[in-house]
Amino acid sequence: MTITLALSKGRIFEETLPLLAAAGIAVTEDPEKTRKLILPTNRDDVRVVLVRATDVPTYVQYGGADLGVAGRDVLIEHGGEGLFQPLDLQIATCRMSVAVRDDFDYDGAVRQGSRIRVATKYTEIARQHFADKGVHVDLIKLYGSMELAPLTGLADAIVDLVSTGKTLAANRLREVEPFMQISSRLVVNQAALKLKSAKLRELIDAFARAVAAQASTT
Ligand code: PRT
Ligand code: MG
Repeated sequence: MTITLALSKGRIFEETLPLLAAAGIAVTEDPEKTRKLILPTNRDDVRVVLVRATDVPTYVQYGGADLGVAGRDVLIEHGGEGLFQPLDLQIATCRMSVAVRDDFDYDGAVRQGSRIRVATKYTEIARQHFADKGVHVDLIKLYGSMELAPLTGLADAIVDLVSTGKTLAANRLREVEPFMQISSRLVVNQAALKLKSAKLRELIDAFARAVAAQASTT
């Protein structure tokens, strides 16, 4: 019985590697050097599939993978249906924030109850956030380069992930409202959890021990 783990290239793959290592699993090919989308590991019964970060929940939901690693942002936007979420891996951490152009008076606009035009890839998270605040917004869905929206007049504000803040600074944007801490979680297919229970439980437990060990050293 093979276990299939869905990961996205980049920070999630990189930061999941040490957790896999702690579980005795080594990915034997480098995703940055191969065009393969299915990567073998040192274990015959474990393989990794590479998918877009936003596709990880979908793969796991429909059983294309037994488990995967996805950001809280991606999971909220997906909705999480059919997914068991046993563990916060505390990797790929960042925050979800509202940012505006240097010269835009965000607090003033909120105080006056103005309608604010907000561009974002994260429409569900943004909708919930502004509804909780009681702020009226017109949401504009984008698929990338959100930073450009306030600079071109497309929107007054953006909702985006911030980690170092360098991207905002380079585009003369100001972070006015960090509102959600983001990290990546382990997600597991509900049916697989029953059918491949022993192997999946063993993997989840090894990940949990590795996360606890990392937390105690930082
Ligand atoms: O990049 P691609 O379009 O292929 O896919 P993706 O952006 O969905 O994947 P990836 O690998 O970039 O992100 C995967 C997950 O990493 C996200 O779902 C988040 O949970 C998490 N994560 C952690 C981040 C960041 N930190 C982050 N800084 N995801 C994106 N960013 C981007 C952010 O959107 C902004 O453009 O980096 C920029 C800001 O970074 P700073 O350091 O300049 O503030
Ligand atoms: Mg990215």
